[in-house]
Amino acid sequence: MNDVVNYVIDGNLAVVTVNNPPVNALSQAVRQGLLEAIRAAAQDDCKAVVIHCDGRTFIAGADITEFGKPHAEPLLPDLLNEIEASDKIVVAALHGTALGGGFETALSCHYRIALEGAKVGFPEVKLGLLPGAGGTQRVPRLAGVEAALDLMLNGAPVAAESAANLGLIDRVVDDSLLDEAKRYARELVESGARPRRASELQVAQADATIFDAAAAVVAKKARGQTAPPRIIECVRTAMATSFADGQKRERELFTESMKDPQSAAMRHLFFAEREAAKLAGLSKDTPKREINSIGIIGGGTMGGGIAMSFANAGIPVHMVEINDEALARGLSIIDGNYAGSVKRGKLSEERATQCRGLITGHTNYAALADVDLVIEAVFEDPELKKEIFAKLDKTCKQGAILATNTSYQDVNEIAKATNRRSDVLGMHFFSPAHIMKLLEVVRAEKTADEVLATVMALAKRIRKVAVVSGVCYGFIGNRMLQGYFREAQLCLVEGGTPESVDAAMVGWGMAMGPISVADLAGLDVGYKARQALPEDERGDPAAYRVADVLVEAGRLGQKSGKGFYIYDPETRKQSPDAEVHEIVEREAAALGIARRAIDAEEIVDRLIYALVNEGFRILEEGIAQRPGDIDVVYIYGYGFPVWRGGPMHYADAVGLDRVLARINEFRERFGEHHWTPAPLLEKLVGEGRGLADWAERA
Ligand code: 3H9
Repeated sequence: MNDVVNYVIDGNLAVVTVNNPPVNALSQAVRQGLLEAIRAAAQDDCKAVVIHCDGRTFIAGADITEFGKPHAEPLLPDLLNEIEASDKIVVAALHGTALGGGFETALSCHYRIALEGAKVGFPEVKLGLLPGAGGTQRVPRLAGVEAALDLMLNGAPVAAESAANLGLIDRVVDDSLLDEAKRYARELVESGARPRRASELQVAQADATIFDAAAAVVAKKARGQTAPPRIIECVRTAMATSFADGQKRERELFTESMKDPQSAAMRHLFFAEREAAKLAGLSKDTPKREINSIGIIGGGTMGGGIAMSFANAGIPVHMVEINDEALARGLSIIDGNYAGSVKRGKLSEERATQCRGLITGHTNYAALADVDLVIEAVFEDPELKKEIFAKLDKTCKQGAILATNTSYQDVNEIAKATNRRSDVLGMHFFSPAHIMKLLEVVRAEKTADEVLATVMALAKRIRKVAVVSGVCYGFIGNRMLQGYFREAQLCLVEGGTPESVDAAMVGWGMAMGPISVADLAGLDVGYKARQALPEDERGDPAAYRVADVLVEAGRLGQKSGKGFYIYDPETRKQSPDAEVHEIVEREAAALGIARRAIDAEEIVDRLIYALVNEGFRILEEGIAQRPGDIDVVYIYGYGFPVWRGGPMHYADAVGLDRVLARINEFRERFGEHHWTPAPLLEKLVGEGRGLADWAERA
């Protein structure tokens, strides 16, 4: 038919093959080719049509790179209606991942056969969209309303076997998919089967409470997102009206979603996440070292979580602690975490035992002599870290990679403690490390390309989203966070309460408010760090005075039951504390601050623009490779709302000129010490440019 869709007659069958690497996305050429194929089959002397794909997967969805561009005919819903209307039986043969528009294509075919291990689903919700080519109308007809809501609101793919149980797939085979698909098509023809069109089925009536229950879940789990309520409306419409009317409504809501800034933000993240894995200036063929075993120094919360991340990916781990007691404590935390995962149904008992079996404990560095990578995860003491690296240098085999999990320290200095600086880098995990997806990979001055490439590939193996950062205090994420926390504390003393500051940020979409985050992390951590500095290096006293008073009163945050809030010892439920309100007022007076009403808009702008301004500095210094990397860090590591696309995308969407104007306004009001605009931001605004064309400029 064309370069990407092939059509051959094979006996009494027409065999249509899509070949559009890497994932057979439904580009205009694929849609055109499929249309011509189905029209050719209508004319040809064949009894049935088989649609399948070459390469690693069946169609993985619409072509996301075409979104936002002018429509190009044929439109997918029209093409799929034409496939479904075919008088000749159409069989779809699925392997790999049949997702979104790809699965909708399969559902417009009359019968579906899948290879064992194939996965199907509707990830549109993760792009701020809804299935827009009949999916919201065909799935309820085939599998019922509840399953349809579940698949489309969740966005996670399901195994072909589960889809078969739901009535979405007719046959699952374990080998030779195309031969089996042809056999199936011929069987259908011989048995006198007719085209079976999902659009002609009735939706089984379901209790309306299903929709309310789904809406309640969405309000909690996908707070602030606009696509999920639209999906619910489409499925509700499917139950109430004809296929044609339902499809019309689906089209309207799909178009609304496509124009919604939320979808632009989520599509940006889809590509940013994939870009982040690529290293500027490093070719794809950079050699990688083999990593078959890991050493971890330190069995605390961090070390234990890191150990589990590797064990869960089937990689053996040797964990070293200073003595038997510390080791036993560390291993028992790991045991507890695995038991918790089994209890919550996240892991089977058998799998948990297998993974736990891959972690062995030691009290001697000799256990690390043969490992391929060591990660140091002890507390933030630079001298101790250097001592450990000097010891590792002597103990580990040549070619072993030496990594530090430090959150702040200078990785160049740590590397200098060894005679193999090119093998040293940072691997900054986020707590709890076995759950959080972000990994900042810190490239030191002398880190070898090969070492970096190896660790980036390893990150994928342990299912982390890795972002490369240069060396600076706090790397990308924690460095930016300093201004964010500073503004949270300033808003508090200038007129807010812990509740008003948190509510403003949560209302804007953050997973947690900054004051609650401080309580969770422990107020003593910052306090100790400040005490170690001379007074004139501690920053603005207004930004830490209240926290210091709380720590000195024994209020360390969640762990001591009291911090900025009070915590129930049993349930950890948080409540406001009038005593803290008094402390805030008293300290504001002592600092000479006249408290005033401070609204949510000001709180949000000050906190978010403090992040953004530092983000521009980080970009300018080359600490982050690209704006999207910063966005990925904030989405996966800091609870930034996915539908706002990350701080840099958000700034771009607001308009850099408006962001700069607001920062300048803050400079006037609060002084240039905290609010000097980043030169790169000023430069881009001066040139009338945004961040969207960053890649072309690089
Ligand atoms: C939709 O279908 C809407 C319809 O309902 C209605 C329409 C009217 N388009 O992830 P990988 C690229 S919405 C364009 O690293 P993996 C990707 O950028 C769509 N490009 O591989 C990357 O490029 P590069 C619903 C795409 O093996 C390369 O392919 N579908 C698309 O780890 C490899 O990707 C989805 O949301 C696409 N649809 O995972 C599915 N997909 O090499 C999205 C991938 O230049 N895709 N690329 O960086 C995925 O979930 C994963 O890519 C998949 C493979 C599981 C398929």
